[in-house]
Amino acid sequence: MPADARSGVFITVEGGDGAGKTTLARSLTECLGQSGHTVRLTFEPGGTALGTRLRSLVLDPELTMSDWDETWLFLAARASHVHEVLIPALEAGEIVLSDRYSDSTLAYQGYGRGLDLERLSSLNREATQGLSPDLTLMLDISAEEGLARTRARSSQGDRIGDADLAFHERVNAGFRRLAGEQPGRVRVIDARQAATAVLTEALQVVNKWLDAQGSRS
Ligand code: T5A
Repeated sequence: MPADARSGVFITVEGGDGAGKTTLARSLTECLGQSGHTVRLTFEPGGTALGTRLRSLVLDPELTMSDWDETWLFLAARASHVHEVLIPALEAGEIVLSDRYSDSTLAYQGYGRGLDLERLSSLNREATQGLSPDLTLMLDISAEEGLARTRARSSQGDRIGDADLAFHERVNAGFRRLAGEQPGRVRVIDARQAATAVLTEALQVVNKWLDAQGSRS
């Protein structure tokens, strides 16, 4: 679905574990809604009935699976998310805000697990029917600080969050690399700031971007 074939706007929020994506996505949705936009907040893995089931499998700390098995589960969740939620909302002209999307697969399964990036990009294109974000807010934080936040919130881990620090460092370095490769789409925000400062910066980026597009939503 090329950008000019849809009337809505597709924004993703990406970053390592505990970067503050969910906190930002929720407050951004509220602020944009208050400014009169119709905003659909969604997330991966999840966002559909199938995605929710797949999420509980892929994150289950009691299950073992190969890196490719893990990848197929994320891709299957994404495929259902795209055709059940994202495309209809974009066709309806909404601003769609997704807490994680295809960059997460490149960062976690590609840079983190070491799977082939070109193959992952090609599988991402298939799973998404070519739907790529118009704008991505990438929250940048060290793996150590991000994990400290998630562990302070809950002692209950998950299969990916519990991976070792070196894995999360590769993931976060991967996100930085992806941002460097696509500076037009991906805007990096310092996630070590207070949540209010992160929101202010994100709002500036989004509003400027919407103004430049003549606000499609
Ligand atoms: N995954 C996902 C893949 O491996 N491949 C894929 O393709 C996809 C889609 C689940 C896991 O799946 C992996 C990545 C993940 O490991 P998830 O549910 O999005 O994905 O997992 P997390 O990133 O771990 O989600 P979290 O909810 O734990 O982290 P968030 O959303 O980044 O952080 P948030 O907002 O929940 O905040 C965490 C804590 O920090 C506080 C919050 O209050 C909360 O307690 N906080 C701040 N504290 C200080 N300053 C700030 N600016 C703060 N912002 C939030």
